[in-house]
Amino acid sequence: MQHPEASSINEHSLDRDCTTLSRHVLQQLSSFNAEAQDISAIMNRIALAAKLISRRLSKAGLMAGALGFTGETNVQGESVKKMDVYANEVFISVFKQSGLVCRLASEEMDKPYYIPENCPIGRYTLLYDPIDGSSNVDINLNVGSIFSLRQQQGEDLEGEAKDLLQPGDQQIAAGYILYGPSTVLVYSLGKGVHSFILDPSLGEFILAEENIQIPQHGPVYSVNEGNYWQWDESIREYIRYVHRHEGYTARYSGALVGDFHRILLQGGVFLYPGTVQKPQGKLRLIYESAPLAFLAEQAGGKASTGNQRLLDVVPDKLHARTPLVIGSTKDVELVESFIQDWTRRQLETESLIVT
Ligand code: P6P
Repeated sequence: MQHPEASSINEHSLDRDCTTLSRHVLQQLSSFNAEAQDISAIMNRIALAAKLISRRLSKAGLMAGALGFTGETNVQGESVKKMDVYANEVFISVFKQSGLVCRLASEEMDKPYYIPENCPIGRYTLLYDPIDGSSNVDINLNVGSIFSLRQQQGEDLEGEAKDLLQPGDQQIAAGYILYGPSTVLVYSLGKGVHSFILDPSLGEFILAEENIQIPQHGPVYSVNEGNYWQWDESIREYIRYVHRHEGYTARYSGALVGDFHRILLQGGVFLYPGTVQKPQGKLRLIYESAPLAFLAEQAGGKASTGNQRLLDVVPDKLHARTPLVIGSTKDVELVESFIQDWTRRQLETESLIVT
């Protein structure tokens, strides 16, 4: 006869092993209706894409033609990695025969990819960065995929997907996959932030943590200080502040997903401000910053451009960029305070000059 305590532990671990992503989505939506089933199926497809990409990344170094550059330049003006192309194709393939997603908008594609047979009005659009941080791919450091789910609003006659030019609050779901020592999927449907770890022996993403909360403050500041010479004085003042005060530590991996994941779990702030070369910043709004901002707010954190709530920003084009300050509420607000103080001083100086 097994000890009751032991059986409850086994029961718990069995139940946990059965809390797959698709089951969790249905629990989150507390419904088995058609819409809930669709979203569960979409998340399952994203998980399939993640498994295919994770598998490729884990052995890319042994595969001819898997690493390195294609020689092409994408719509962002960036050199394209072979893994960028592969991952982009994976997302297209897993959704082609799904009957679920009508359009795919990707960092790697100038225009959205349409799947006409899935396109009655009110169907879903997946926006994604197939490989975020691809400069890390060839050196076996962490990379990620970022995704955002929106519902098509009205007609899209010109095939320009102009209905996607809406603030991030319109997102139905958002998340990312972090390809690290383990493959972690983090997502939210607007009911908290939850993480899953891929168990390769099961081929399933298994629930790891529910309702993740970003600490209100953390020690990490994550920024590319090589851009110091290109920043506004307000950002330089913030950096000088953290250099002079105990309790801060710099962490920057070159991949937004990994840097954000650390902050999600340990607290702190990630920032990619505007620069001389890129006044609007480098990060893209609707498939990089907005999904992470959705997660940050769901986890009790904050995300802004430095001046405006990130989820309020309305993109003017599909590949719009935005400055990003994201993470623990107190740390984001500290960065914002340096920007506000500097702006106020600028206005005061200008008013003195005018009078
Ligand atoms: P930099 C990767 O290219 C990326 O889009 C983000 O993942 C990352 O945070 C950022 O750019 C790194 O940019 O200019 O610091 O190399």
